[in-house]
Amino acid sequence: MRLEGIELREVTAHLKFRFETSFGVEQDLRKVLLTLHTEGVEGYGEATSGLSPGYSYETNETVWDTLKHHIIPHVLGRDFSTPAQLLAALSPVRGHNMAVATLETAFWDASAKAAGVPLWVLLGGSRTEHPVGASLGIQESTEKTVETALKHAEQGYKRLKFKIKPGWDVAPLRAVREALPDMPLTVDANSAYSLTDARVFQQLDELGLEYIEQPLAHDDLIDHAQLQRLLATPLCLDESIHSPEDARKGLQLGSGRVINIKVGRVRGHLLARRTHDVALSFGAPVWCGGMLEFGIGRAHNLHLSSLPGFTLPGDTASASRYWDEDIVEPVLDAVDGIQKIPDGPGLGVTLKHDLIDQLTLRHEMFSAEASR
Ligand code: OSB
Ligand code: MG
Repeated sequence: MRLEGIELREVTAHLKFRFETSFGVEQDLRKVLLTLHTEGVEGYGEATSGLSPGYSYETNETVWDTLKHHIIPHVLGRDFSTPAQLLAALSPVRGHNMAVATLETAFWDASAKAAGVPLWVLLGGSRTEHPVGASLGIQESTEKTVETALKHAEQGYKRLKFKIKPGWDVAPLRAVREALPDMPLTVDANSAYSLTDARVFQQLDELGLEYIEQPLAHDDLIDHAQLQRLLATPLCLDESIHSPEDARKGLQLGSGRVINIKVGRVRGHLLARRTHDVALSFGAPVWCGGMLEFGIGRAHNLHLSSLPGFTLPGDTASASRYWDEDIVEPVLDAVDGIQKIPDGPGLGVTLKHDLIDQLTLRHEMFSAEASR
């Protein structure tokens, strides 16, 4: 497939709720979207970066800049037959996985469309629907936390995840556990603690959580292994995993027993699939993490979740939970906590071009002809 043109766009996005985590508050977001033009078909990608480097060093600015100056010049006008070939051409780009993934995922979408199959088929998946959970931000009070939990449990979500930070952990979770004795519950600290906080996790250990997500430093595997030895609850690694090799090391060291796979964090679908394969070989379950995606990113997440190791509910909740109006059709909403993986070629969604135009803040087109 020859990469004839690559279009970048930054769009505004207003979340329906205030989303507070240990690293900040998000509500007015921006997203970078990519359209890949090849012979006859278009592929779509959505960057998982945000406005500030709170979760990862990558931001919308670095994603745009890296795509424009260090990724697009390597690939524009060239022919690639597989995602592996495309990734090989991008080996001079160290890190910047979210930037690479924005193009890589668009390439998968275009490849699946060219083959006339849904993306999940090309990825080697097998399941056509997927159970999902909801990730709930830090609330202003324990009462509000319980109220939010009950609301989402009622909507059918299969697992509820609560953001925690030092000073906001054991008490609200105890209250939720009392209100929902049988509900699968998890917490996500987004790297806000250190080993000296082990006592907090020993208290959380008594609440029967499914797992505790990324309690310690974003670049750590060693301390996580030490903490895991003190707990019955599995630890789940998110920020620490950037590659299949990271997953191998983490599982070998015992830094955790569950892996959250985010397509952007691991450089795209090919390496997401390999990360999944590594986890499977250790008998570790995986699930697909979310980054408050629009419809393109949400659809990519759902297709990836078709792989057999994604046995735990993903963060790929209903689009209408996040947005008044999403940028794709059909609306990717769960029914009773189950998302159907779109069928139809590629991502199986179409773009609402008028809406996207209205939301666009900047737009740049790179074409093979012009760059010759
Ligand atoms: O750690 O999983 C995370 C959102 C932004 C950055 C990091 C994370 C999250 C979420 C939201 O938890 C998941 C979602 O609903 O998309
Ligand atoms: Mg997380």
